[in-house]
Amino acid sequence: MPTTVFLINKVMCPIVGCRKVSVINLDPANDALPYECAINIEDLIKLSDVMSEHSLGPNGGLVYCMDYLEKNIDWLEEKLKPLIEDHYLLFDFPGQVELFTLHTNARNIINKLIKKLNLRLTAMHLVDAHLCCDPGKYVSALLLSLSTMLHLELPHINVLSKIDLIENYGNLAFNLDFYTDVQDLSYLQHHLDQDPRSAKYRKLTKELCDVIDDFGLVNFSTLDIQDKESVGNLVKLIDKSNGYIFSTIDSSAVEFSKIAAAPLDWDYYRYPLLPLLYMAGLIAIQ
Ligand SMILES: Nc1nc2c(ncn2[C@@H]2O[C@H](COP(=O)(O)OP(=O)(O)OP(=O)(O)O)[C@@H](O)[C@H]2O)c(=O)[nH]1
Ligand SMILES: [Mg+2]
Repeated sequence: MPTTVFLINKVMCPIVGCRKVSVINLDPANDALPYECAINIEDLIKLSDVMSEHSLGPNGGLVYCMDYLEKNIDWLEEKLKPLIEDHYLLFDFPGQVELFTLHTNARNIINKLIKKLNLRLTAMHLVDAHLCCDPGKYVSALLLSLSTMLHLELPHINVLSKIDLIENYGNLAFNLDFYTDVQDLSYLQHHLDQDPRSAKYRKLTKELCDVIDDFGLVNFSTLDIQDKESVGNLVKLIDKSNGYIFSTIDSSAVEFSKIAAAPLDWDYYRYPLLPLLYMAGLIAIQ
């Protein structure tokens, strides 16, 4: 089955105007690639080789590969140079959480590319929607999303993916809006307190929820990869966050900010064939 990254690429063109898209696989664990990629980290380093040569498990192997890529960033830059003139870049990163919360290698790779190639990137953090069905897991997903946002310091979109499957995991305690908008976590704390297994963590849960509330940064979009409207809405949001939508607009700063504050659909189709006046792209973390 194809991955989310592949499918986003496939449906992007008919929905939101044709653009040349190049997918760059930077996930060394993507052994059987279900999409065509312009650049593949496997041509630089193979996870299986790293694991056997250095007696590492899959997690340690992935960290090693990312460190190696950081040290050999010139390799990636050279491969990207022919694409950056007129391609929208879609980077597929591994979903291993410590790469985006603890280690600096992925962040350094991204920052070097941004600086050297003048890229404008948005991070798309994909979280499986079924985590909403368990309040404890949902709090973990909120914390992970917040840590990743603070760690990467990029325009950032958190996404509840596979939203079409959410009902298969049981009833949600609250409406979906509650989980996407992250409005009042005291309801969630109250709900968790009803469970005797989590009652003893009441104070911890409250403190963690307070951290999320205090930052006020996390919310979620949703994605059903088989629903074109759902994919289209997400692509529009990404286009706005990395500046792609603004690339042909020649206006005053006031007009520009009006557009920025306007609903997503604002005049989107006035510019169906946006040239890439500057490079934009997407980093998918999953
Ligand atoms: N029903 C449904 N399936 C999806 C959706 N998005 C992805 N999938 C499927 O879920 C499976 C896993 O895909 P991803 O979640 O993209 O994960 P991955 O990139 O393959 O795996 P990792 O990078 O190792 O996390 C694939 O079979 C996809 O086709 C969705 O919105 N709905
Ligand atoms: Mg993946």
